[in-house]
Amino acid sequence: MPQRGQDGRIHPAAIFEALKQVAPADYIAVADGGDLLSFARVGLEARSYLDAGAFGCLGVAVPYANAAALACPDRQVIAVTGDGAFGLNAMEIDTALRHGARIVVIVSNNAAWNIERYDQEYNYGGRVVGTTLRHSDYAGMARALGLHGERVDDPADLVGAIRRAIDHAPALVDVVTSQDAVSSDARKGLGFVPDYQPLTAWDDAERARRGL
Ligand SMILES: Cc1ncc(C[n+]2csc(CCOP(=O)(O)OP(=O)(O)O)c2C)c(N)n1
Ligand SMILES: [Mg+2]
Repeated sequence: MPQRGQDGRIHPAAIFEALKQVAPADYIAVADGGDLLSFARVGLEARSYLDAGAFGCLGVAVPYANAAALACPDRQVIAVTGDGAFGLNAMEIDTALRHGARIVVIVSNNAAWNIERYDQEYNYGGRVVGTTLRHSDYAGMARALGLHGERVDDPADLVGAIRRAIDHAPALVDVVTSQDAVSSDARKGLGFVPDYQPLTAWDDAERARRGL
């Protein structure tokens, strides 16, 4: 398994390799994001797992993790999320602290809505619009809200940082990841969405109803 992308930053797959070493056997995993979710499909090992399901609605990582932690207080919940997806409901880490949900959130911080950025690079002539972010300091954000927060930019530090996060949960590990790590879904680009309804079967029914 690669530890780094070509740019020298941490390969997202290294997060899941580290989790195999430190996550308790009965932990509850949550995954959210674009490329990050593709890497999770390949590398994440967990007996209990939550994600956004068929509609792929980003932003579920922290709220799902909070709910799982409150429903199952004896089990460790670890959410792994893209930075874009995290941003949608990031403030819910404050909810975790206030309600005693001892979650660990791991952010794959590649400064991009990367599966879309990649789509624009490859399928739209490199015209990248609105899909880049900053390597924002999410660990600092977590600390400002009273959680334990650590930033990791060396793959060798991943295991230790996740272990400390579990010990001090609720906690956030901000992993600076590579933009050039190519996921198995990268070349698929944006999911196809039909004209009238979000799923093809529903769209067919809608067309029939409209007599189209
Ligand atoms: C609510 C919502 N908005 C937009 C999308 C479309 N979308 C799917 S993946 C993705 C990029 C996610 O970026 P990030 O969470 O940073 O993961 P990365 O691809 O960088 O690993 C977007 C915008 C979606 N699935 N859900
Ligand atoms: Mg991202």
